[in-house]
Amino acid sequence: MERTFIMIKPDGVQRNLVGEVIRRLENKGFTLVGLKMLQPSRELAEKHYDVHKERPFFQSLVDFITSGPVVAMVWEGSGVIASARKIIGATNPLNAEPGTIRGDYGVNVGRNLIHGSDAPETAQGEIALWFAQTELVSWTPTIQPWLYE
Ligand code: IDP
Ligand code: MG
Repeated sequence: MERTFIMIKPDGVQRNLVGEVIRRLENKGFTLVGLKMLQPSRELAEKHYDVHKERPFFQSLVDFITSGPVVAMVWEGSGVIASARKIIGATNPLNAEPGTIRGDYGVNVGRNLIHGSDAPETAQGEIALWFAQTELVSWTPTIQPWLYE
């Protein structure tokens, strides 16, 4: 089983999309194993987006992510990292397919609603950055035999 870090950004919270995002990931068959709401510190946001620190949008991205509450989550399931990225859609919502979260609800790359880890190594690093081990819950949904052969 794989785990990934998913964050509903401040615009997703303000747009009342928390339930919608959770619904889509639950309905797909993934398992929520960590969940909290927080307003990220600058330090946390800068660490999270460290890979983009030389990009021209870095400061405005950090300003935005720290501007209000976010919902940070860890989701578990077979292939969840790549699958959640598909459910989220392309970085620029105007290029994201209808049916994806960004494709259905967004219009601007700087307001693209949601973050998802892009690879196993980044997922591991982001989960460790945002969550303490004790905040993650290992559990087995009773429907598991109906999701996996
Ligand atoms: P991702 O979120 O789809 O993985 P990345 O390329 O990793 O996309 O970029 C991280 C975040 O930085 C994006 O989700 C978006 O919020 C922001 N971003 C990326 N490119 C631009 C841009 O050209 N202008 C403004 N913000 C951008
Ligand atoms: Mg990324």
